[in-house]
Amino acid sequence: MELLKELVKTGKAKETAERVTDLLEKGESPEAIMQNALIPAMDIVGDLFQQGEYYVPEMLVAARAMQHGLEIIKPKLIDSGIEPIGKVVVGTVKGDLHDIGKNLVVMALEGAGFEIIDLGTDVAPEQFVEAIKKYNPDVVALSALLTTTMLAMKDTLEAIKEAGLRDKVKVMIGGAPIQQAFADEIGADFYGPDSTAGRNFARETATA
Ligand code: B12
Repeated sequence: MELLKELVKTGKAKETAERVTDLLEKGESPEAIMQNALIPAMDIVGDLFQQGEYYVPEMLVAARAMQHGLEIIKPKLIDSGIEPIGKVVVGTVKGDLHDIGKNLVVMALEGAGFEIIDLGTDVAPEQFVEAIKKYNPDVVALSALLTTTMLAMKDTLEAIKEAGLRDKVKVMIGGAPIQQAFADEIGADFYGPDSTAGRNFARETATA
């Protein structure tokens, strides 16, 4: 696990994928690989960035390495062949390009049998509104990683309300800077600290 952390931290994409394959073959679980290596590696990268030791390019190559690792894990997390149990529209809010956390939420939801409409990153409030009209999802999941873009979550909730759709859909939010108090303040239905919490909320909503 330590080696894998180091490989992600230093942005070695190919070696990261190989190491993940190795660990899986040795019997490590996908969850353990994520929780004990991939996610902590990104925390270290964030700290190095904050300390001025890493710049954006280093963050980018580390993120790329992490994504290569996730590609290997993904098929193990997703149980194919189950009937969709509900629909979720997912996106990172306007102005925000971070998508690793969002992608983990997508994987967890896919693994639980949800049909996902992934709007990607930098998604404007109007795009969320259009997607709700078009796909009629059970849940909308918003992700934000910047203290500045958190505010776009508020705008998105307001746009959903203005479009008269607030009663039709549950809204869950998450991302490193988000806390329960913020979710309460903007009137989101749920705040999830991680993808598992998000999956559980979506499951409860769809099966309620
Ligand atoms: C990788 C990274 C990048 C990459 C992103 C690549 C990509 N494809 O995502 C790049 C290089 C593009 C980037 C750019 C920037 N970044 Co950046 N980045 C990071 C870093 C190192 C890791 C983020 C990450 O992927 N974490 C791993 C994932 C798994 O965690 P997560 O996203 O939090 O998701 C988990 C939970 O939060 C939750 N979750 C997430 N979303 C949701 C949604 C729902 C509904 C639910 C239920 C749960 C949930 O589930 C996940 C786990 O299960 C963080 C540091 C950090 N520790 O977060 C900084 C960080 C987020 N970045 C930061 C900054 C400042 C920037 C830039 C402004 C830098 C610059 N000067 O240009 C730009 C902004 C670009 C933009 N407009 O978005 C700061 C933010 C500071 C702040 N408080 O606002 C951080 C915290 C670094 C730091 N310590 O200073 N960054």
